[in-house]
Amino acid sequence: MTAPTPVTRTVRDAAFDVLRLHGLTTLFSNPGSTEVSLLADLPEDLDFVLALHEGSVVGAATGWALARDEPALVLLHTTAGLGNAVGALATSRVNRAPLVVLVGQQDRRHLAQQPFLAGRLEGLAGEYPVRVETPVRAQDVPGAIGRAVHAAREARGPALVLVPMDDWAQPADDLPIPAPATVRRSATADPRDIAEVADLLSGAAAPVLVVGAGADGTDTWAALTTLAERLDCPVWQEPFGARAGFPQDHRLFAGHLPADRPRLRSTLAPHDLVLCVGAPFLRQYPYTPGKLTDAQVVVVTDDPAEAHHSPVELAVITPLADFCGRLARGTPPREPKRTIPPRPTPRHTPSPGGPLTPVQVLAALADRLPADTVVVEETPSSRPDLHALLPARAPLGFLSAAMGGLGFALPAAVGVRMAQPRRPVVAVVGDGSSLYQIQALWTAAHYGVGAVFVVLANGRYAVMDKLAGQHGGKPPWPAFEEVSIAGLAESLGCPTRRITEYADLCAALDTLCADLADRAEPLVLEVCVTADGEFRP
Ligand SMILES: Cc1ncc(C[n+]2csc(CCOP(=O)(O)OP(=O)(O)O)c2C)c(N)n1
Ligand SMILES: [Mg+2]
Repeated sequence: MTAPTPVTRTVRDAAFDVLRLHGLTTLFSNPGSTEVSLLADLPEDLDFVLALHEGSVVGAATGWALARDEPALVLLHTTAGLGNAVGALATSRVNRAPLVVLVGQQDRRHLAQQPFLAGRLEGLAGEYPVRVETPVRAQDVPGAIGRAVHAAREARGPALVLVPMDDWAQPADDLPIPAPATVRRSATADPRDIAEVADLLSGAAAPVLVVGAGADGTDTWAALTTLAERLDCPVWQEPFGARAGFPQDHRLFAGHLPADRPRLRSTLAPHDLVLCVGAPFLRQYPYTPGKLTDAQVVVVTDDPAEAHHSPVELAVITPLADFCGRLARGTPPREPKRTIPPRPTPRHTPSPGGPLTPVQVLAALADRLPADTVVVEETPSSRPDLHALLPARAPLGFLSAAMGGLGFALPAAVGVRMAQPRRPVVAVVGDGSSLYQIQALWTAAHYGVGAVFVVLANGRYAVMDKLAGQHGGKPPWPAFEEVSIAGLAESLGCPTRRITEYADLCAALDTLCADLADRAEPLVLEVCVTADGEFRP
């Protein structure tokens, strides 16, 4: 007896479900061979409407969308079909008609050989689409369609999804798609959206807040503080956030979420509802399979892109301070019973005479920096320790490059101090990172900008060495211990000190931190440190 073939849900099945979810059950099309694998045996609840030229397909869909004030669904045939449709797509854009346009493409498996009907589709409609989604994997097609729906609604125009013909038969991911089921948007906080989120919160047994860079601001911090206190719930910072979304010295602040899925799942496991404010749900770093969380998640953000990429039930695009303030005021206080267990702080025993560690430097800064200091971070291998030891205690208390490109911290610290000349500004930077924009020190020196640059000089790309080690290999890149950051700073006209001893570090910081706000010139502290610890962002 042969075993029954398991029934696998395909990308096509998953895509139809996304279309149904958004009411896109009428399909305007003029198809060709690259669309047959989608269309043959179309489910009965989907209506197919044939038009005899793509201009008519898109024109009819545009009328349908405008009359219903809802997105319409279009299917076009690779280059020939999309090319014929461009004029009508331009019209739909200018007429502000939301369209979701699926464009068929040749089979992925031989696209590289430019087979008959292979389309160069991405730029073909020029600037007229409001979004063009080119799914990297077949399994990304359903999410791409979901995001196209939201983009078409948001920007009111055609959103394209380019789909190779073999994608439809592939097995779908058994995961929530990276696009929200429902997006609500409002220019001022809408009482109905607030009531919906408030109801979810009051129905949750164990809610949790996740905050991100978008929540960094005095009013949003205040609103989230009230909300967290009334909910008596922990607050986590998004992984790899560029700014702090909550006072990190507050008793309910729980720490920074881990950047991989297994640790994320176990961190959020005690909760049944996650309210994620000012962040997408959720930025990861190393890829690991599986769900992000089993909890229900609501994203509240003022950034449509953050909302559109989140695999959540509900996303609300709205001004955050206003929304969170009203939500907090309407939230009845729960019985306060929570104690957040103290977070482990990295060990930093002083070691007179021994080589300095990054943790000793960070701890020495933590003992001395004023609460309103802007810490500009670019110290890849020490970032988790920096988070643990230097919590953001004021809005703009933490600033970092959102996208991982080195060369941000030095010039950004200069700009921050120029904009806020009475606020302490301290950049904590790896030596490798400092070299991407070391010349920013000239600007700081020339214009008398009183920022301080603490360079953790380990003479190498420590984080890269650790990643190569974790990968099980030997890095081919060398160390650069001969580079003198202090020498480079000096050559750029910037005052500098090189520090190798714990006692000198403490003495230098004691003097420095006494008048951080009043400085009229920059200072580079090149602190020689070991490259120790493990890297687990
Ligand atoms: C512009 C740019 N180039 C390359 C990288 C890759 N990269 C990430 S971390 C890193 C090394 C950073 O070295 P360093 O600042 O000395 O910090 P350490 O790892 O020693 O703490 C590199 C090269 C990057 N993120 N950005
Ligand atoms: Mg280094």
